[in-house]
Amino acid sequence: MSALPLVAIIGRANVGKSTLFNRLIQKRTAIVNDTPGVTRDRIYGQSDWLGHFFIVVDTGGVDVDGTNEIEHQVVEQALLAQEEADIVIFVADKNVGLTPQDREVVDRIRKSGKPFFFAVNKVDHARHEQELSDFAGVGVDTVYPISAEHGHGIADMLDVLVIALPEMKEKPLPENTIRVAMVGRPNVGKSSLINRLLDSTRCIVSDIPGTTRDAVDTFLEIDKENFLLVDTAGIKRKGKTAKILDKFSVIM
Ligand SMILES: Nc1nc2c(ncn2[C@@H]2O[C@H](COP(=O)(O)OP(=O)(O)OP(=O)(O)O)[C@@H](O)[C@H]2O)c(=O)[nH]1
Ligand SMILES: [Mg+2]
Repeated sequence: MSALPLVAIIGRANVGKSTLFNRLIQKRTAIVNDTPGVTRDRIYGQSDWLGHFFIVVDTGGVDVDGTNEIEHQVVEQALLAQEEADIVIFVADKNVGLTPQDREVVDRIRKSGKPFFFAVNKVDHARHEQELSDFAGVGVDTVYPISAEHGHGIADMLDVLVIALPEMKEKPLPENTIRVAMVGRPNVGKSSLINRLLDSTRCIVSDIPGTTRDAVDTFLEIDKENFLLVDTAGIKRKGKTAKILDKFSVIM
């Protein structure tokens, strides 16, 4: 899954980063609260828009006062997220307006050369879009007015964002896929067991291009449960076992 492009949400505290994150991943994973400095760590989730898959990372406020170690870490984590990201969504707050810190962070992102999207959040109604002239001063071509809470403007921004995503190296597995490895000495019947599984009428077998590292992983859907038979032939190869053992979560 690590092959998916990474989109980092960066901005000052309380601008609505976690609200945007939750909207993008369509879950309420990140805590949203009207207190600045709620998010402290990096939080990851998977999102897709029109079949384009990407990982989103929520971060803490880049303006959190770094007077103690934890606050220092919040800013540090946000910086790391920015560095590892392929694309950055910088979020400002319409109700606060453009701040010197916004400008500072945008300059830093611009210097990184990464594609970035300048979103102004809390634009809950189309009529609020007129209040955005303040943000023209940041010098970006496009300001994306959004409402992370109500959804306004999100689709327009994502339509452009997915075009900027780097080419995906692997197609993601469905969520909750269980990786299963057949482990055992040669000739004990691993292949027969696999074939029996594949032949069973309740089992839908499909090729997922790219999920197959060594051309021997097999994706199965059995009664709506997803399984990946990991590296089943590779097991027989000498010296590969240790590497293979890293790859599965369930051992049969
Ligand atoms: N009106 C309005 N309020 C919003 C919107 N998005 C977020 N909020 C509110 O803004 C406050 C902060 O939201 P969060 O998502 O926690 O902000 P954050 O940027 O993650 O904050 P930190 O984690 O503290 O940096 C909450 O009270 C949200 O309900 C929006 O689109 N419109
Ligand atoms: Mg947050």
